[in-house]
Amino acid sequence: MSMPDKQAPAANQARGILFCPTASNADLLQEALEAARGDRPLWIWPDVPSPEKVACLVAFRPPPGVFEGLAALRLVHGVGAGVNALRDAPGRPAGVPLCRVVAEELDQGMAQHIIHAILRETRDHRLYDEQQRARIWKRLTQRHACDITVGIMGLGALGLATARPLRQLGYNLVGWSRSRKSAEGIESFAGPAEMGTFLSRSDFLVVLLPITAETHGILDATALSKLPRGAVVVAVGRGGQVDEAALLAALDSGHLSHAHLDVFETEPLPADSALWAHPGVTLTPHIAASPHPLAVARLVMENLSRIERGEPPLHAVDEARGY
Ligand code: NDP
Ligand code: OXD
Repeated sequence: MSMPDKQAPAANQARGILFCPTASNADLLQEALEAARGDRPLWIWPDVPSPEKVACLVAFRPPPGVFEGLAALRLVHGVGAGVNALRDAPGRPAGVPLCRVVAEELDQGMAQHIIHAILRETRDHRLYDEQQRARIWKRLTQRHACDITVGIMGLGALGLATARPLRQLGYNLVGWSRSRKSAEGIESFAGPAEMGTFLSRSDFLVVLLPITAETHGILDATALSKLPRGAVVVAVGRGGQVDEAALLAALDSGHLSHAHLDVFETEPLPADSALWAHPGVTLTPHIAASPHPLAVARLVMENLSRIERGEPPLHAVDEARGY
């Protein structure tokens, strides 16, 4: 005999998904969740008629108070690779897994963004743009990839995915992470003791770390001073990792030749920030990479099903490490 609904435990009744449409591609994500949800209810914040039936919360930046009343929550799911806003959200219930997105299109987008920045500098296209505007025909000496070392700070899913095509383009690669890696063609440095050597080797420094207590402010004036003179910084992890004042000072002194910045301590970047107009800065509004909405929706459904089957979800954040 089947158990009447009203006697079933709350966690078994709760199958709904609550989506907070705060990401810039919220419409597409909502459409993708709608297409993938099957017979699960999908509610869009702030319209939550039955909070006790929400099994999964999907968000990038969760609105204040969103966890209130979600008594049967079994999964908190991000819509991107970095879930620091969810991780740090007040009221997030302990013991409920927090998952992030790892996806092919995200890897591809990040590799494209970083390689575009590196090629723009190494193949002098920023200078050729200026020459075109001034009607100057002047051939600059080509710099060869085999003479340039790219340092990737954060050799996780995205760092490794970016390293592969960079290697094919001929760049020398060094990487830095918490644990040592054995990826082909990348010299791996690990932990605080090896950070200085890693930095001293990086003509291009790609910052692709998650933001945690340990990585906040990690690229301060001392760390930046360890980069070779003329180095270029490509910052795509999170704002707050590169000290913006120290970066500007290093650009002004000529220690750094350029910075490509996609992430900032305060976003949107305040109109009075000196970064906007600095000739040594190329900036983009946090667009380096986002996963395909259908991949996000499929992963959310897969993880919810896994949890309901008693299996561990994919790409769960390690709460002790914070990423
Ligand atoms: P992963 O978790 O797969 O990788 C993180 C890497 O950082 C790992 O190699 C890890 O080391 C290393 N790391 C973390 N903390 C430390 C530390 N204290 N010291 C040394 N190494 C450390 O993340 P992803 O590659 O998927 O994403 C990285 C970040 O990129 C995201 O957290 C997000 O902030 C950012 N991002 C930005 C986007 C944008 O549009 N600008 C888009 C997508 C992501 P180990 O391998 O040893 O654990
Ligand atoms: C992400 C981002 O972390 O978009 O995925 O920044």
